[in-house]
Amino acid sequence: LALVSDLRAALISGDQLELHYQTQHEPSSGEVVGMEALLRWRHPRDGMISPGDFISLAERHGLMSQLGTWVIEKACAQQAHWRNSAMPKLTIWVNISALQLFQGDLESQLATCLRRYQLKPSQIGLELTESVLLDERAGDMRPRLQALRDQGYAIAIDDFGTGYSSLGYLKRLPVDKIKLDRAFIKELPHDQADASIVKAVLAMAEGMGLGVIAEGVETKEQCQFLVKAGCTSVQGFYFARPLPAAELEKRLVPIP
Ligand code: G
Ligand code: G
Ligand code: MN
Ligand code: NA
Repeated sequence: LALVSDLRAALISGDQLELHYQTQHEPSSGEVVGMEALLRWRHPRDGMISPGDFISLAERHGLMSQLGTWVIEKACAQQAHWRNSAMPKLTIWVNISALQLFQGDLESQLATCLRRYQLKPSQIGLELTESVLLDERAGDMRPRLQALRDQGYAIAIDDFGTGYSSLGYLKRLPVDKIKLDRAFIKELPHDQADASIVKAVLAMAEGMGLGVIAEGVETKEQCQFLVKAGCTSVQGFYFARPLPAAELEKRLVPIP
């Protein structure tokens, strides 16, 4: 409970929270094609706390909407800052939690931020986990996703393969991309079952006109397997760890 009041304080001051950015790559050339914003909390006493350890806390204590707003605002501010710099122009993908989609006024919140920073919807991508999309509290998610997509936001299903969505459900979801969960990448290229699953998902996605990002790519061998299987987008420690904005700039902006 002390952590909850700490989080409340962190949201008010804002200066303990950070977004780190992990780049996404075309695996054969290494070219950067996008980036994911990942929330970090630099706790004054406990050090860096992962969102895995405080998102559910925030949800249970009614702080998620505020936290989600902070993330969207920060990502948009960063995007606007980079617009006028030598940074490559890339979509920033943000993670959207269940509660943001159910209760929050996500659509108008995004619109407000885009207006404030003069951004286009295509500069922000929305990642929703499969479990969020299947959450019954949400009712039918499709009209809301469709509306966001119609406005030009790209939408990805995060952690794909770990939920329980039927393929029939996937067919009817208005999304652009699936992010293949790192559980299927971990044992590549040796594990026959994972190799088959990855190839099957790639074939299915291609048939449905969906993009695929393989997550958690850590080795050259995994990368080579994915290239051979036709995967055109990867994310993982093999290419880059999540980095603070300033660190990322150093990497991506050529020294004149
Ligand atoms: O970066 P890390 O591995 O610590 O992230 C742990 C989990 O927290 C991941 O599932 C990731 O999707 C989630 N996460 C990271 N940043 C955010 C965020 O800004 N909002 C939400 N809702 N989840 C996030
Ligand atoms: O659930 P989501 O996919 O948003 O979670 C992203 C999380 O995965 C981030 O917190 C990030 O730190 C972590 N991550 C990113 N790349 C790798 C990787 O190559 N290996 C592992 N183990 N974790 C990764
Ligand atoms: Mn994600
Ligand atoms: Na994921």
